[in-house]
Amino acid sequence: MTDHAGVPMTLAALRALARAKLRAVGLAEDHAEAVAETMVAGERDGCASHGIYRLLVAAASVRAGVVVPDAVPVVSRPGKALVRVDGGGGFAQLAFARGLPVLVAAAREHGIAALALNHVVHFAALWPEVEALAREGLVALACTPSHAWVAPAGGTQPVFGTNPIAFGWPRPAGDPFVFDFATSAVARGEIELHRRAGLPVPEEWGYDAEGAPTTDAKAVLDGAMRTFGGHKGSALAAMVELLAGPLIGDLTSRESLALDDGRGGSPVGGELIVAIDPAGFLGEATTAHLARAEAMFAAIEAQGARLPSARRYAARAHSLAEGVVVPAALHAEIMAIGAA
Ligand code: NDP
Ligand code: PYC
Repeated sequence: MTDHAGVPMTLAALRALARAKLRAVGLAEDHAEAVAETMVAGERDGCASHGIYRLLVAAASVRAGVVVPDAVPVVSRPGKALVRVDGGGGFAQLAFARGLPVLVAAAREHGIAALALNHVVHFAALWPEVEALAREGLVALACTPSHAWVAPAGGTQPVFGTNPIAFGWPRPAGDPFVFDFATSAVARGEIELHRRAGLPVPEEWGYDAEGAPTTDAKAVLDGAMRTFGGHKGSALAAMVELLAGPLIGDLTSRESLALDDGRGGSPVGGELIVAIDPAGFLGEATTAHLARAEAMFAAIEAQGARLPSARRYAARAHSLAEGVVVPAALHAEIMAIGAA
């Protein structure tokens, strides 16, 4: 049933639609499955900028020839505690799925291990990576550069990507503690959604192409985004560039944008994921670190503040029970994907 606000869908129906559309633009079955899962999970968790809207983004990247649609990820071990997956130019989701069990085993064996995803196309959020690891009892950190869209603090011309950082911590009873955010003032996807809706953006989000502050979403997309927290976000954005670019032999955001050469595809490059087994420092038997973390979480919540991921898990519970509502205009655009 369609109403003026949107199209109600079960998660199963949304997953089937996403897979069918990704197959229709030419993605191989295993990629379509992995990519659809990420998009449906974002929509389920109430993350509009990285939910099913990303079907339009992924389809555009495939059409632009930025993605290798049937890439076969290759897993290797450059060191005892190091895992590499060469994604072969495909979307990052399948590469991560191939590397995940190897990373988990390496972290359990060595106490800490790192996974480099190389030569992948990234349109997605990073929380799925750290949540999956935290559900294995591991502490996790992930980051990736993107395209040069963000000006350094003190400048107005793009150098950095929107460069997200995600962190996951296991909890003894229930869902892991997870946060995941861009080092820009906001994800670029959020500005794209404002542009699509014809809405202004806060002046703190970016500059126009002349370097002047603006509330025009398109002007920011054509100009430069700002980092969050001034010089602090700027330094973190630089760290992400270095860790998930040159350190793992992959592209910086400037290099990714240059490679795109105006095609308008999603960023190409690497992602670094670090997994730590608490037993490596503390010994197998103890769970004291978990209890002490719980005490800190309780102190946060006791004063009415919420934990990052509290909103996510509430949205997830609601979507699992009730399904989701896809905005009508977005649904129509999705239905047009792959249609003659
Ligand atoms: P937000 O600024 O919305 O921040 C999201 C994070 O902050 C979530 O962990 C969220 O938890 C938490 N949070 C938000 N509000 C509060 C609050 N009041 N109290 C406590 N915690 C809070 O996200 P961004 O716009 O920066 O990024 C959105 C997504 O975009 C991310 O998932 C990121 O990975 C993705 N992205 C991907 C890029 C890529 O290159 N692949 C580039 C840039 C962004 P909760 O979920 O519970 O609300
Ligand atoms: O929203 O900034 C963003 C983004 C970049 C790549 C994927 N999402």
